[in-house]
Amino acid sequence: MSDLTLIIGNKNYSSWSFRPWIMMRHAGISFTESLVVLFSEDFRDKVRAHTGAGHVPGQVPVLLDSGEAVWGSLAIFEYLADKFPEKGLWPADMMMRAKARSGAGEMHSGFGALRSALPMNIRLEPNAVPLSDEVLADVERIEALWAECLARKLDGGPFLFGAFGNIDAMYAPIVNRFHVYQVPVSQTSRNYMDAVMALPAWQEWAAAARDEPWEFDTYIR
Ligand SMILES: N[C@@H](CCC(=O)N[C@@H](CS)C(=O)NCC(=O)O)C(=O)O
Repeated sequence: MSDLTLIIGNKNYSSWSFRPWIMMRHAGISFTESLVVLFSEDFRDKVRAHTGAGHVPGQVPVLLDSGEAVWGSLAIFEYLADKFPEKGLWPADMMMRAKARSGAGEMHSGFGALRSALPMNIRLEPNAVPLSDEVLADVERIEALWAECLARKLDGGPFLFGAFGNIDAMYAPIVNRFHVYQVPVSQTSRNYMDAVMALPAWQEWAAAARDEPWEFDTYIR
């Protein structure tokens, strides 16, 4: 029996919140969601108040399991994989699992140029923007990683290691960025992006993001 709550930010902007949310929803893990509005006064204190624990950084996402807080998207992914081994959130094969973790870690700590220049914005209508050399280098690296994963055609699924898992969730905000800023990508990447965007969990998050009343010209990376 579990009692999970995921504390998130605005669905239109909060890329880090989107990651565990889409994973949990897609995997059928039941949870309560609690949204704290980004850029609101004392945002971090509000997040801390939601957790009931003063020691968390006060950023979202935070996963609460029966009142205990796990924070940071990577730690949340690892916790979910430990708690729900039957969901296969990481690949079963040890080497594939290591590679998926490498790719997820690269996303977690990297691609700063792309994240700064192209913030996640779910409701934005697709519109091409100029891309700097630094952003193009990030795009090239991400596409190379995706291509290498997809070429293995694991379990015949359309996702990076076959079935949608933690690494796909980690890259879900990149899918939105490539889509809405019309980043030129290979057909392989486009097919992958279409598969991710077709997921019912993606559609549910996107619909909720479009319905949100908040509009900011400062964006979350
Ligand atoms: N390393 C964290 C990053 C979390 C993060 O930067 N969250 C943003 C929202 S997307 C946030 O809480 N921003 C508000 C703030 O930093 O005060 C993770 O992996 O979850």
